[in-house]
Amino acid sequence: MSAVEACFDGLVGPTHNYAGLSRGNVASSTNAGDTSSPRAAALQGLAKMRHLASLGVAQACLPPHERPNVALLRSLGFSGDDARVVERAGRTAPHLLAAASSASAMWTANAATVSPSSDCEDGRVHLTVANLASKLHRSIEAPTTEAALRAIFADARHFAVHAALPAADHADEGAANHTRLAATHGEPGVELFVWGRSATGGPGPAHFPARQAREACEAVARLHRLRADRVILAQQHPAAIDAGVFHNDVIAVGHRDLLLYHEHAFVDPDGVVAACRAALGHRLTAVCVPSHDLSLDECVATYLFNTQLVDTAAGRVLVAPAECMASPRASAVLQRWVDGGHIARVDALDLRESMRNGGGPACLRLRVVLTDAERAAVLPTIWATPERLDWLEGWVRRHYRDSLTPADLADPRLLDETRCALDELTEQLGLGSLYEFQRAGA
Ligand code: SUG
Repeated sequence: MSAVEACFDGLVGPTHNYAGLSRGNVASSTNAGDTSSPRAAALQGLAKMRHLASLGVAQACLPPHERPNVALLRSLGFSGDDARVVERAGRTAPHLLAAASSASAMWTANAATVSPSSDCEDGRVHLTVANLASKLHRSIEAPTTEAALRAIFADARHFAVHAALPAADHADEGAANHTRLAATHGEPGVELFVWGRSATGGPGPAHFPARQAREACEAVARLHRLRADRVILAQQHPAAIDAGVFHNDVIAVGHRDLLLYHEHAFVDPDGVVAACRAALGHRLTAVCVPSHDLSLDECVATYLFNTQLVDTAAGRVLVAPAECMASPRASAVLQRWVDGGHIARVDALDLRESMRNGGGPACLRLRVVLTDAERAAVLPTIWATPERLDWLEGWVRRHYRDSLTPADLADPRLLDETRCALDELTEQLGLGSLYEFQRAGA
């Protein structure tokens, strides 16, 4: 069966800011308190979608979430009308207002884990919404993500959307810790789930939290009805987590028959590669980058592995953040991949606004492998056609602020501006009344 890998990129929301909310994510901590540019961030994201579409990728988008999330603030005891809730939280608990205002839903690699129909026993595409339970600002994403995915993948003949797993022992960060390998997209593949902690104990990181639970990986594999001999569970190296590798997609990237990974990506890298090879009938090229070529710190600074691999008529293109090109050692690794015939070329993109919060090209997209019939069953208004990208660019220019400081989050006009923008967006994307404020006003 022929199939393509569609990319669902997150549209950056109007409250994109640097609040230092993600301990263990070096960029988030380093840039805490800086002034952001929501408009530049959103335009950079749209330029990426345009570039990927020009490479022939089936490109779609996922909407931002309503922020600030007034319901979160109410649940934490702030009361009054919405403007008053925001003002009170800003005055007495700015860290909670920051959590309620994060535009973190833009990193859609964390929205869900997706298994293509050829991997699932019932022949449907399965999507499990991530609970993102490890961080407060991310744990509030699941309900809107679920509503958006249910609207986009509504056809139950082709798609099964699962609600987020119950949290605690099942902390789940979605596709950022999940790699699917297969000779071609349409063939049954191998699904590699990478975890950082387990309720059964074992060695973990010493400084930073491990976000993904092994138990969550097991539950997703069960929900998706994957064949047991095609599921591989691997532990992320604790030293990598302590160096700021908070998701596996910061240190490994896989695409079809190619796995690029760092020496310290996994506790047992040779075992992982051997298991993938055996399950795939040995049709896998695995390329290890040793620490002496690129240290863990350099992986985190450059996001060399947080890249997208795209098959084009001109060969396999690697879409990387511009930060890689500024590093002679990361550039040398890229050149080696070109010389080794693993990639044909590198396209570097400016994603500076997202990168400064720890989000590279791969974080910004959710991969969904679709057959022709499944692609036709997706909500049609969600695809990033040239015309829709033009509209989205105009929409960003009309509604987004050029700059945002942490203090600006307490401005109640930001709430109104955001709602006004999102109301227009859901109409354009055919998403109906997706947000709480739209339903409350109905
Ligand atoms: O969860 N940053 C996100 C970045 C997510 C990157 N995703 C992948 N690797 N797939 C996170 O840490 C920072 C928000 C702030 O500090 O304002 C943030 O949430």
